[in-house]
Amino acid sequence: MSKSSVPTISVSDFSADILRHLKQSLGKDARHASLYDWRMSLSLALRDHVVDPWFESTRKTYEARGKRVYYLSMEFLIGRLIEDVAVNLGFDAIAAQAMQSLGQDYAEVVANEPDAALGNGGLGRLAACFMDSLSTLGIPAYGYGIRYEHGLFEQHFEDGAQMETAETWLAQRHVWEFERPEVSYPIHFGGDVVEEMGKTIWRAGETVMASAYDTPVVGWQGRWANTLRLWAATPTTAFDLESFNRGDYMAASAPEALARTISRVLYPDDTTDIGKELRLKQEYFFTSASIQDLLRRFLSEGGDLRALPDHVAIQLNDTHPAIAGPELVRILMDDHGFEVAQAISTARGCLAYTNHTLLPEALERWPEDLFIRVLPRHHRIIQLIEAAHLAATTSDIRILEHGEVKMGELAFIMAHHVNGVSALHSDLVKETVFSDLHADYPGRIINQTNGITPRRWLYSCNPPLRNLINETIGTGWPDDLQQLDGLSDHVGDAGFIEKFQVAKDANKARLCDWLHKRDGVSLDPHAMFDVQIKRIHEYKRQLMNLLETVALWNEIRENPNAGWTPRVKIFGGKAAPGYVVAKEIIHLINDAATIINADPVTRDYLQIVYPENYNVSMAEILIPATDLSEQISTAGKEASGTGNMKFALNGAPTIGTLDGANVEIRDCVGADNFFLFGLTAAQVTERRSVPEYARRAVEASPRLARVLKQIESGVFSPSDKARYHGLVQGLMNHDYFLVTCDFDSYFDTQRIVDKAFADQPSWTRMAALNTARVGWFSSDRTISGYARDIWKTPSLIASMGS
Ligand code: 26W
Repeated sequence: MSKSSVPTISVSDFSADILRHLKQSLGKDARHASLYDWRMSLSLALRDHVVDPWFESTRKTYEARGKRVYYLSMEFLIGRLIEDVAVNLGFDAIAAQAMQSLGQDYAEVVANEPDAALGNGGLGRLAACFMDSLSTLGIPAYGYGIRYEHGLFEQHFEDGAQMETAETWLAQRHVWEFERPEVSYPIHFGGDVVEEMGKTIWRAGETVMASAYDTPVVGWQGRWANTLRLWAATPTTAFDLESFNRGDYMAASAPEALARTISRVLYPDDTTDIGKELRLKQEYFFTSASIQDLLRRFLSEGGDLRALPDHVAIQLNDTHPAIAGPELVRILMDDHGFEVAQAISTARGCLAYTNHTLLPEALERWPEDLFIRVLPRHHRIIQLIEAAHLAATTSDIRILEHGEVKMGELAFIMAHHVNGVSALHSDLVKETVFSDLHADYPGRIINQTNGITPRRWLYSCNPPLRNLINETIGTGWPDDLQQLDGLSDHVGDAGFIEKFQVAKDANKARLCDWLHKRDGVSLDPHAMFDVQIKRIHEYKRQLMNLLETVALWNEIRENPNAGWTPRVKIFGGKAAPGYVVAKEIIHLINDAATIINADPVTRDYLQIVYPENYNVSMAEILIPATDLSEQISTAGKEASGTGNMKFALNGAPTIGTLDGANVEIRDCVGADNFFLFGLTAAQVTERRSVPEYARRAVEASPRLARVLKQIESGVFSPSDKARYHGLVQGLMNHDYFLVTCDFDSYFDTQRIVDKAFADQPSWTRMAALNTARVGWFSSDRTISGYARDIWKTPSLIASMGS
């Protein structure tokens, strides 16, 4: 393994760097500096040390003339960057000491940074973990996305109901990015397509410019740094001077307003199909800019476009950038004179597609008339692609059907590989959504099980456990996570288990402090911290968790002295603003918390907390402090999950179904160290064909029937007794996600968890085995898999090439 290319630095030199930035970049002296000023100065001082590895990596990439990876994603859910950079550079201890020597609280300065929340959930966070791993592995890569002015909305509760406000991360200077005014491309929309002298010409109706902003992404020990290039929309002309001179000031600024709308805001919907023109424009906007950019780079190096697939690997993160296929074909045909067949095969040689969901409502389809209006030339090219596909196979699968453009089919047909994100999910992709295309193109679908970066999700978010691991097995694990296996030899050692417990307790204490400071809430640190954090969705079944909580409350009340294991049920997550049922579930959790937390009989055993505005930074505090990880989706619905991996890595056993990557996590940690319950994916499908299955399940479970009755009759909503009628009736009548069917199994398994937790040393042993055995879920392993099976890209870090 190659040595760090980062120069070491003394605390006093680094302090001097910070002070220099405070003065020269912020125009402040130490006496008058605010927290913001300190944060900026620290960030700039760190950033200085990223630039050299970044240039060096770029130089090596050009020299190698090899293949580059282009990761196209509508979302990059990054979070804060200070610690990420400090840790990867090996500067974390120095940065903390420097801030201390300057009289500042390092943790407070770090926490002053707003999260870069350019994503909704799993898909966006995966893209961020992948960027970290691509750099750590030394694979030349660019991430391409949108520089949203407003990231994911901020959530707060009013009387328990979710409210949304705009997020404003760019209101302050974003120090990690470099504006590239010289890198910009025109993006055309609308207009019409005409034939002129045997040539097809797209006469566009409107044009905006895509302008680049680059953020270096430095990998472990600064050995390599890639670029995240985000596009902002700007007008082709700053403003319309003619209108201005006429005195029509509104009209004068209209082009600017129109253009900027495109990169204004992240769509907060992560399941339902949006079908809105602006969303389609966003997708084409960033995809076209990215394709133009990579082609310009390729051509500037003297490349022959026929050899493009040997130099360019484009990964489509879901269907959102699926227009990349037709866009590449369009440019090859219209600008470079390729024949259709040659253009399609060249484009396909470059493209691969990752599917992240089987939910039918989340598979993108555009109304064809809207599509023709926005992208008339691409519509024609899709017709050509479809014709070529029908001619080459015996397939009757179409891209254009029932007045819609089906982006999943388009992405599949234009990709040389299609991958699912867990073993179970990839099998289901073959058997369900894409079964016909799988038959047409056998071997095209493969699996790459998701992973997480251990640098953020263990090393930096969990210092007590990191230190214990270093002390036990050495410091080689952050870029070779399988080394955690070495911890297995120590789980029989009572001294090690005690230290593991001490680390967990420290993390729980940190969470208690944080929550008390932020929300004035006090938790019992000895209680089991039972955590479900993720987007709110019916299929993720936060509702089942809440029903179980109410059932437990009933039972404790009836028999308060039965030796209950104290629990804190922690929920976190946002609902899409238009997702009515998800918002009702949030409201119900908060209403139940109000009643249950006030009950003097149960107070010592059961508490519900739901901190507002769950985000990446909150996850970094909650996950290390978790005793029990809730991964309870209806089997067959969670494509992978990545939170499940973060919890296991930080020593929290899972209660979960056989869904997504849970299956593989259980295989790794061992059945004895995982609390399994519920129907399998096959049983779920079967159960749906049983008439009245929900009603039957409720009738068979007096415990569940009672809970539903309480909720429906307004026990938790005394001021509005009918509030949850609809929610409960929905469950009884069409419980698509089988909450009622899995309820008893879930409740019973929770009681097994209670007993297991009561034996602390044995519980901690189980927790430690979880940490020891999930090294395989490093995103380094995932990215190595993509590089080997899909991209065929070697590492350019000299000693890592093998
Ligand atoms: C139409 C808008 C839209 C936007 C985003 C539809 C669907 C999405 C994503 C597919 C939602 C998502 O984040 N999927 C999650 O991807 C993770 C990374 O692979 C998986 O771990 C999760 O199981 C999957 O739900």
